[in-house]
Amino acid sequence: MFAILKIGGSVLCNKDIPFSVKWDNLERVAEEVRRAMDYHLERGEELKLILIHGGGSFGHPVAGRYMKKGRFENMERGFWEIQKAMRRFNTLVIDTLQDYGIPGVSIQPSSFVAFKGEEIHFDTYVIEGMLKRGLVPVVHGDVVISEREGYRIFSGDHALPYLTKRLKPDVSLHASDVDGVIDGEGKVIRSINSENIKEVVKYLKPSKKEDVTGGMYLKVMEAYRMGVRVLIFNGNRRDNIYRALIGDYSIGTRIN
Ligand code: IP8
Repeated sequence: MFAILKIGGSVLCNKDIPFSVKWDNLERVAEEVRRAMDYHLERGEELKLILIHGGGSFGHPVAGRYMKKGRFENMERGFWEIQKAMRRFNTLVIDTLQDYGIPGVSIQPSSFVAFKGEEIHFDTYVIEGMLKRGLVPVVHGDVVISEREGYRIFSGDHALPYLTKRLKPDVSLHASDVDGVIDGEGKVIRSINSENIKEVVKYLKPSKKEDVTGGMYLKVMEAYRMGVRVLIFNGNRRDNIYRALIGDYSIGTRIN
């Protein structure tokens, strides 16, 4: 099985306190990934895995210090400071994975990813070679250079669809802090497919007033159009990451 798993910042960090890690959750994520790898190994299979994490309480507060009126300033220092904050966070994540025997290796986008207009320049040759060798690339949100703006944030929400479209995993997993895509009555929609997409889009379409729902709308539309199986689920609930990685897609919203 080949999976790409994005772990939301709120699963791994306390967003209100800069540089704070939710250690219990980080350890639990590592333990669940290890258990899923063992599950596949016991069946003579392999779990090929790319992990993605966002900025959490590391990248965001530091990036905020260099952002003035929607533009980055003083980036001769800022680029390094944001890169350093993300490297610290990524090191903590990978150290924990390594403690559980998961061969995590760092992929630092600021060193080789760029925006060319809206297009993402991201060479995946090395990541593909790492996967073939049984390594687990751990990609993180970062600051990157941009042709148009000078600098831009490259988010985990850029990395997940980009790598999914490019590498076509069996499943693309979003472990967030919500139970899935919620319908008009507050219930989790179990499956989104060609039969109900039009109806689902009705609840999610952001009205002009409330653009807060735009996030989920865009995520669902993008996932649906990719044509790859996507699962949106709550990574704060024990065993959900393990279950998703062994192919139990009943825990959240399955798209396609
Ligand atoms: O939390 C942001 O990544 P995200 C990365 O996935 C930085 O949006 C540097 C703030």
